[in-house]
Amino acid sequence: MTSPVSYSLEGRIGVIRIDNPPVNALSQAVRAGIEDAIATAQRDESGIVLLICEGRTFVAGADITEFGKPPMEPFLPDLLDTIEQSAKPVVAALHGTALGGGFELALASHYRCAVASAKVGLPEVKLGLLPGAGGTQRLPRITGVGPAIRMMTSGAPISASDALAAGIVDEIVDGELEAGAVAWCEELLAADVEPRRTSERSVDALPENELTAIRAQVAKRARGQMAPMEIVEAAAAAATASFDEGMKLEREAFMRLMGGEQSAALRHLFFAEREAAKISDIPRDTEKRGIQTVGIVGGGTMGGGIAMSFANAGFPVTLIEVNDEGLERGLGIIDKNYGITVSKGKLSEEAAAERRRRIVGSTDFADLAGVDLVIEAVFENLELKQDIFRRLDETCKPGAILATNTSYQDVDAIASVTERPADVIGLHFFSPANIMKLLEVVRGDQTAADVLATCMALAKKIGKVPVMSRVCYGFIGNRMLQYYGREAQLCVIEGGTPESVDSTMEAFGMAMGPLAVFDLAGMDVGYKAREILPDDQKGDPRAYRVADVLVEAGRLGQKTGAGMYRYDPDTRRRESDPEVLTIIEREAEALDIERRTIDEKEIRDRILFALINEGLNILDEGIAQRPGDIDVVYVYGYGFPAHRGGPMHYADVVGLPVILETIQTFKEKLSSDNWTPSPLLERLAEQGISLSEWARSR
Ligand code: 3H9
Repeated sequence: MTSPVSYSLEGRIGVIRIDNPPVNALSQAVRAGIEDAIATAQRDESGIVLLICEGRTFVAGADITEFGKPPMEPFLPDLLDTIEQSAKPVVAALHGTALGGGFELALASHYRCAVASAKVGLPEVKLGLLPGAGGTQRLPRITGVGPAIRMMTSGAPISASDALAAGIVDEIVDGELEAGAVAWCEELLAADVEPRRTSERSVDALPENELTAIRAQVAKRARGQMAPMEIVEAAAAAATASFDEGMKLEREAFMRLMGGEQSAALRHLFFAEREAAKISDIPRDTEKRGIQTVGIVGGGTMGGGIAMSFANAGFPVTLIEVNDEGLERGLGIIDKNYGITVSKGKLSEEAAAERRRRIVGSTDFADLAGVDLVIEAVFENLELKQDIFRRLDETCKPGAILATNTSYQDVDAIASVTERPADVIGLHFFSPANIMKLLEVVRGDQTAADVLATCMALAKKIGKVPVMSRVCYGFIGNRMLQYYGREAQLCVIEGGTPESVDSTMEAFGMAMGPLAVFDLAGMDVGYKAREILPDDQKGDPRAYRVADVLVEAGRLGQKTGAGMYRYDPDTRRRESDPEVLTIIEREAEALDIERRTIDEKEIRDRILFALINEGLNILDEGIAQRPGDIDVVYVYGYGFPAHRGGPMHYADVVGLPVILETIQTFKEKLSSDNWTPSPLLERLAEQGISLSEWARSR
């Protein structure tokens, strides 16, 4: 097998070229190839060594597919030590994204140049790790301990110009990378530079009070994650311990984290996210439809957010409203949102203005005649949506994709009113649509393969994480959420409080407890949704009794200053409200419920196992393609803690037999109607197969 690394002597420059698509990850073969090349360069006529990559990027990290398997020599930290000890200067030439072990490779090199578009970063924290090939020891020695901690705990990459300002990169190369890097190497040769070893540098320690403040800040943001705390300690040691001692500390922490549940969960998510973008029965190279222009019907909060998502990614958008007043209101909200982004310093005024100019409002449906994709985003009413699709069918050009942004409605029933159901699809954005990353792409019975493939690819272009769902009430996310919400509310009326339920789920890692989410979204949303359902589809009436009473008392949540909690009018901070407890107790009595103590374990198990059980039903019915897809939906759309890997990964951690047994106990003790184990759960528990094994076997 040919090596992914080649070496050639070009004049006095020894060029090490890495070619390991797609992202030049540091697999064993790459590590071995670099080791051989460095050894060759020590013996030949070269005066300087240049490390450069083929393809779209410099090395984007260690090969994550090797993690969790027996380690193979040469080990990356040893290889990087060999590079740093090279008797001849080593130059790394960066393009694309030099990340993780790739950036550490550059840090072990003696000099670094980059094209202006390059980015560098240490994203290991997103995999529940700390940089494990010297990053925690070399980066602080260049930037100082504080900036290094910020970079490593955020995991966010920085631009080449910021890297230059921080002393991380020495030279920005104009034009083509290789020509520029070679020219710079010639300059360095002419100047007779020596190897410059970062490990030999020292760095000032942070004052103790500053370090204490950083520890507190990082712990608060980490919300139970271990890696950020380990990063702080390892980086601090760069100032107080020798390089070798620091490396030992880094190694121990890396191995500890790598063997732990959090990193396993985050690595699972990394691959689940990429897997979710693939449709198992549609080839990846399916020809996509060209999408240059987008139309949105409905300028409310959702439509406006969707318009911003497309405009931010460079698409011209036509926003349709029924009348001038509605249009003015819709465009006004968009203006306001861009204004907020600018005032927070996240976008320049010019950039915001440029994006805003891409959105053009209209009250004339005929303006949609030429667009490539239309997304209907009016309120949740099937007849209204069908009416709009009839008009779209008459108006839009052949081949245009007609999408509905619905949370619950039947995409097939919407498609059926058109003459072109194959062009119809659901695109379920999450609010606020310009910010939330999840996009459920709903495949109707007749949706064409190329329409689906186009929408999956388009989602990535606008910075979303797409997951395909088949048609059912609520699709993947909201269908499961009903069960999660049901148990949260039942725990309250059976003996808990909004505080006890929310604090339990927040301690588990949820971004927000379920009842606080009701208040945020507006309690009236669920109320209205229930109103139009027949009684037998509303679910357990005990579950929504308190919510109904609160809505009827005008307590709609944050927007009215009170719901499950009371809200400070200035800060919007939530406070417990004794009035709510009185209502809960009164309604429990009216429903003949004898309130009892419900401990944290019961709260957590009921809420999470109800969610997981429905997830298994969704898999069994083929609504979701894989367990990992559901995990991606819950982490990106519902605030499920990433370091738990998503609900289905969590199910494997707990063990399916334990979940089945607990559900059977709930069925006996709580309510036989609410607790029917999913047939897939029963099958897998009986066979002793985990969900991930089941997914792999299909
Ligand atoms: C590390 O370095 C530890 C060290 O500190 C210490 C070690 C001792 N390995 O994302 P994409 C695959 S930890 C293996 O769709 P994009 C990916 O699965 C690592 N495979 O492309 C996908 O495969 P497929 C620190 C990898 O253009 C394909 O490449 N580094 C790796 O949207 C395309 O990926 C990171 O955490 C990898 N490291 O984004 C960086 N990376 O086509 C992780 C990607 O079969 N990577 N693949 O689905 C990224 O952030 C993005 O992939 C990147 C490109 C920004 C590079």
